[in-house]
Amino acid sequence: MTTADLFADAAPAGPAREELAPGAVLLRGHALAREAEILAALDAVVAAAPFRHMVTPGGFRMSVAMTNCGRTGWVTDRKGYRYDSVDPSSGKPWPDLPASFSALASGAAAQAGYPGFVPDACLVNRYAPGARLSLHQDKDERDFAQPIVSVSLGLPATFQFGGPRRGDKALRVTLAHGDVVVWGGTSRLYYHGVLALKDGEHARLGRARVNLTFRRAL
Ligand code: MD6
Ligand code: FE
Repeated sequence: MTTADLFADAAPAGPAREELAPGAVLLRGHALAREAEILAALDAVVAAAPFRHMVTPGGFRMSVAMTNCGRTGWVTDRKGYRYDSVDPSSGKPWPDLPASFSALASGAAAQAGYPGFVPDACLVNRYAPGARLSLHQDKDERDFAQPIVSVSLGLPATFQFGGPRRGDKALRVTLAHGDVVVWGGTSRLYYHGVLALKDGEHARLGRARVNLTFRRAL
């Protein structure tokens, strides 16, 4: 048996490190090595702070359901987008960042060329079939020199990755269970979104995609 055979189940085919845009690196299957730990930690977070559909400042209910863990969490309501240390649904602090989450995010960032990344927030997005996220920039964090680490779990989704202006042509990339993308540098403020989730059944997460985005918000 060769070394390649030994790792055939753990590492899907394709380059291990793919540059999507300047500063944005896709690490295919990077989260699979810690899959069991990550899924157990996710269950605990969601038990403490359940998914909910937030409302945009414009009054639209988001099709993506969200929750957070960490010292602060991303929220939206009629008053605007912001980070808040308290879960508005419960009035309690968000659950702590699980150690397995922090280790995954810091390790992926280092591998992508961003050593020393220590997240203080994790936004958890859940997509049911049909849910989508329109093109947006992530700009509610304080320091754009800090990357964002994005972990995809469950059903595959088509990610749109554009440029610095909303109208820029967007690249499409499929993100599957275990894929990790690290966004920093030049592309940190690029527009991006997720196309409507196609129906399907995932062995671990059922009819859903879950995305974890780790940030240094404060
Ligand atoms: C998602 N992700 O994949 C949505 N934002 O469900 C994002 O909006 C995102 O993956 C900033 C950086 C990485 C991301
Ligand atoms: Fe985003």
